Amino acid sequence: MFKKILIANRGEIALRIIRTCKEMGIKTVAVYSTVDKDSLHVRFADEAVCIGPPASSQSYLSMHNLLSVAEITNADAIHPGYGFLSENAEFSELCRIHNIKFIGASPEMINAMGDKSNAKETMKKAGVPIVPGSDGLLHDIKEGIKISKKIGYPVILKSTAGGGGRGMRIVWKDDEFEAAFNSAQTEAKAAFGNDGMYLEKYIEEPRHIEIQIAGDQYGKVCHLSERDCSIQRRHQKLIEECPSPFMTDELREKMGEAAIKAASSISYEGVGTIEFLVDKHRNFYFMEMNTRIQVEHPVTEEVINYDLIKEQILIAAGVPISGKNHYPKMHCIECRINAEDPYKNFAPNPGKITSLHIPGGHGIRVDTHIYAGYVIPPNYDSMIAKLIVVHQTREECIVKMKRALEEFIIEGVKTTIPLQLQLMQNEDFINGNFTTKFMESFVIK
Ligand code: MV4
Repeated sequence: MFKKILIANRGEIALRIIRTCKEMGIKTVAVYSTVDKDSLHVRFADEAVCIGPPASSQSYLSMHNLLSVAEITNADAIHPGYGFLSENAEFSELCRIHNIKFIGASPEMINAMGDKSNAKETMKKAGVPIVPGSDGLLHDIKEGIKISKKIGYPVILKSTAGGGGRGMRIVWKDDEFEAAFNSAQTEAKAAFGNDGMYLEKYIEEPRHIEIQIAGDQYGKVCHLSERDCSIQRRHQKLIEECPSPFMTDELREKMGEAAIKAASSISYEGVGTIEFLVDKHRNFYFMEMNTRIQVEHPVTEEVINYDLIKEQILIAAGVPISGKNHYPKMHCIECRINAEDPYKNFAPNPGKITSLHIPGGHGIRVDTHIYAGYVIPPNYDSMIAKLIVVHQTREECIVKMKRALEEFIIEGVKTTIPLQLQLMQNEDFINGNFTTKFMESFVIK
């Protein structure tokens, strides 16, 4: 087993990883930028080393600085958390070269899934359902129009390097195609330095349902059920839950098997997520694979009663997985609390938390790095807490979430709490009647 793990991240996920390391008897090294010197991950780790100025590019993304710290402190593994270098093939490879275990995907696995068009082809060969569309990348506009005519409008143009909706355009008819293609490609080229585009049938009003999987180096892959992440705004998730209100036992079985096929086809090791679009007829299609631990992993931890960070560390150390699929025994809902003003178009609202009360009681879990007096720096993601509630039924979870949101007092900065409180009282949300389009028509009171 590892003796010492360097955590190449900050905020709640750095704390989350430190907690599991402590329980496993593994020493921890925190790294921090100058603006994070008073952070809890620095206080709770066994050692902490400053790695640079606030800009991520010079601190949490500095591969050289991170590897130097790992070397100096004698860490035998690096946990990248989510974001930052968690899906960076070059960093994963550098760790391998320097004989430091990267607790995440191999460069090969990251590269196989990082190119979306390539990932889709791999899934097609593996027998995982995909949305009909172009075979690989589009060569020109003429070809795109020809395919669109064949599969029928609407279609969606996607950047192969994409993610987060950038370089994506919906096209409704032939004469819109050229302009949409050019603007999507220009956007993709600027954002990712890659202008490869592919096309597929546009699924209207889908649900975003993802399957958590775990695989080991002995070729065993199992699924750990789903998370419904349909409540998003501009590709930022606001609420995640399990079971999905749209799920059936039969659909879970089918999507679980497809996710296992997907991960097995690239001999996946570690924990990962297969994202699917699910249409109103419960047809499901592979969208992307995430080769990292995700923000919403606690939802799965709570419903199957299973520490996913511990599982990642065990898999990285070569311990075989149990090999059984896991099914929800409870219901869980997570709200991502962001320091943003929902009444001002979700503008980031960093600054000092002047007073704080964190909710508690039965079935409440709060994963956060904030404390009274903490100053949220403007340099990073605006998520400041995850409020997670667990109970037997969805109805009880919604009651509990409303109570916990009302009890959550954060003064000094604006947060998304009022929006989430309103969602807990929304008839369509309560009835499980929502798709990825839900937030587009939601009016904040
Ligand atoms: C789609 C789609 C409809 N049809 N693909 C958005 C981000 C990127 N990962 C894929 N996305 C979508 N792909 C087809 N063929 C709709 C979306 C989409 C979406 C997906 C999941 C969650 C929220 C979304 C919001 C807008 C669009």
